[in-house]
Amino acid sequence: MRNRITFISLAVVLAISVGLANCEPVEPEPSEFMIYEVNPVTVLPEYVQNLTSTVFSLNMTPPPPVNQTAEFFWSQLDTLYLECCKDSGSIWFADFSKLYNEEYVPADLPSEEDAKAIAEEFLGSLMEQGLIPEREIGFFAIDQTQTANFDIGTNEMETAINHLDVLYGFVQESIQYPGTNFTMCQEGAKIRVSIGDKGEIIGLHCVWRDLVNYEFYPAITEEEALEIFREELKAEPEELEVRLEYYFESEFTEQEFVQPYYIFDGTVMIGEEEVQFKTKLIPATTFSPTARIESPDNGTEFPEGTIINFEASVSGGEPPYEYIWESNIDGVIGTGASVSSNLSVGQRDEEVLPHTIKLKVNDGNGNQDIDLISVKVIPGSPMGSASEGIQTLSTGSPADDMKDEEVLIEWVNAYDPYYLTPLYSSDVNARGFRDELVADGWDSKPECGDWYAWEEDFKFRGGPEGGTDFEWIDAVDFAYFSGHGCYDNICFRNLADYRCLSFEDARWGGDEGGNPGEEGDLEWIVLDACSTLKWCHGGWVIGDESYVFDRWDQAFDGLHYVLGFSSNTGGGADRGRIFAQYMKQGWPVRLAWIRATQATNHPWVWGAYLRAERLESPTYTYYDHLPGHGYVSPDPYPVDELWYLTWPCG
Ligand SMILES: [Ca+2]
Ligand SMILES: [Ca+2]
Ligand SMILES: [Ca+2]
Ligand SMILES: [Ca+2]
Repeated sequence: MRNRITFISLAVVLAISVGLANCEPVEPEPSEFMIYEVNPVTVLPEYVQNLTSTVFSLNMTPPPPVNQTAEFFWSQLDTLYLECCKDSGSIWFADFSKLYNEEYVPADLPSEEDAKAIAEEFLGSLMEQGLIPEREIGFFAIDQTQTANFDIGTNEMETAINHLDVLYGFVQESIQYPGTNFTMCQEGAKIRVSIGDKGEIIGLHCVWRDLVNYEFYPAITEEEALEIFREELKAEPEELEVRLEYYFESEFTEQEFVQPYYIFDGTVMIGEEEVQFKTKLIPATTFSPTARIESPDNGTEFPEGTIINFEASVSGGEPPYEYIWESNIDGVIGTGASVSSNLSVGQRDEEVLPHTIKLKVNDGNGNQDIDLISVKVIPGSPMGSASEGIQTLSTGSPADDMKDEEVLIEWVNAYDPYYLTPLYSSDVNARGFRDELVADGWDSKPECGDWYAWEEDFKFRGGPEGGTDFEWIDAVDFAYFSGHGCYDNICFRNLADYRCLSFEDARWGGDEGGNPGEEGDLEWIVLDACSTLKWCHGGWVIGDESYVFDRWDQAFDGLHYVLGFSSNTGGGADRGRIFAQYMKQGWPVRLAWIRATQATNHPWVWGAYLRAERLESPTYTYYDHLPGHGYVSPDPYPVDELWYLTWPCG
């Protein structure tokens, strides 16, 4: 048997650990890996009540009532809050008067060694009481959640440490080197204990799934996986890091099986700039299907009216396969291994644009693979023909700052593979956000995906070649971009304008106090992309560094928040939806973003936000909520202060 102690819950450990010690583990052939099935958890309100009692240190006081949403149970007493996810059993606790509070600056933080001891004693006592399953945990890192404040008038910057975040993973036997253990830390396998003044525990996040053996499946070698990765990248990565790990999905994702993946992280060169690509996973066994669009070829052009045949091939996985073909312009165009469709002419302004065709293949075990190509339909008559399906995408509304529930999403999957790795879930992520807001009564502007997402939509009128943000990103109140980015720009696919929006050319959110030539509407924008809020981008010369405030201060023209990441991030598909749902539950914008980044990332990813305040007739963007769900600050213009918070996504 090949069960591992780390994979089993407390009751089972006690029952079989003696037997296991005497049992010679049988290693699988190197040519196959075990696939595990997730052992479903049942979370009961009584359990949540017991957990609350202990974590809130209530002793004799009766615990507060347990409430529930569709996804989790939650309980609150004053500033103490705890929730427990129904699907995965994950736990998230905060003392909101301290955790992620910018003004909470402990005078007496414990040393790292003491913090670690405090965290381990706390986790040990929860395990002893059976409140969290007993598993072998491994120390990963001690990070610090930090606030920085920038005075626009004096250019002075202050930083403070808010709390220590002690991060753990789970000890596991290495797949590559059987017989040796390593500490695995992932979005769906991690523990964070946050420690404040005098060693007080002010936060906890614990995510893990219990597993049982399913079956061995033939392995895919690292070389084979690398070949698949290179084929998608169409370029040599500048830096490449490969890990082979079982992959645990985010706490709010229903996961039936746990299987090994090669996990690629690294950088590619864009011109002279080295840019991180989003984490990419390639399955390490044939348990998951691999889907490919065999025809037409990527980049093929067809005259208008042509019936186009689409052919797919699938290897691996478990039949029956379900095929779904989607165009980003025409929606679902068919199901089946081969489908035929005549596509509309894609067009924005004077530009005829390709369709991105997305093939999704789901196998009998619920595993999915996606392939993308672009194809272009050339209009039969000159421009301006009344071809059905021509898309006009103008938002059609000028910036309307009085009406405060307008949303626009822009996303890019189909990056030029010679230039940046394609992404597969930017659309799902951004649409998940928009759909939650639309369900809440928001007005959605036509989305701009792939070839329709343009740099000029984000650029101010006075930027190079002239931007049109006042018709697009700055004509709505909440915007969500999902795609590639780096410390000073976000990247697009279309070549109609610049390939990247430099943040130098962002002027967002102006109101009556703003520049009348640049009136705008935007209050909040998510940049769901790598490193856009990187704290400091180092130059080669001391003093040459660019801080987040240097790169971003001109963008705040009445804008309240930029929400994003200060490090590389993973491509999580449900981050947008989770973020919107927490805001709809009444969480302040900033806390909802923190929670969503922690639900959907590895613990070594750092989330961040940047927000503005005005001191004269003060604004309070710190307390901003989604309109209709709580307080919304007046626009902070002119801006006196910028505030920055960054946290590990543990
Ligand atoms: Ca508006
Ligand atoms: Ca603007
Ligand atoms: Ca405004
Ligand atoms: Ca507005």
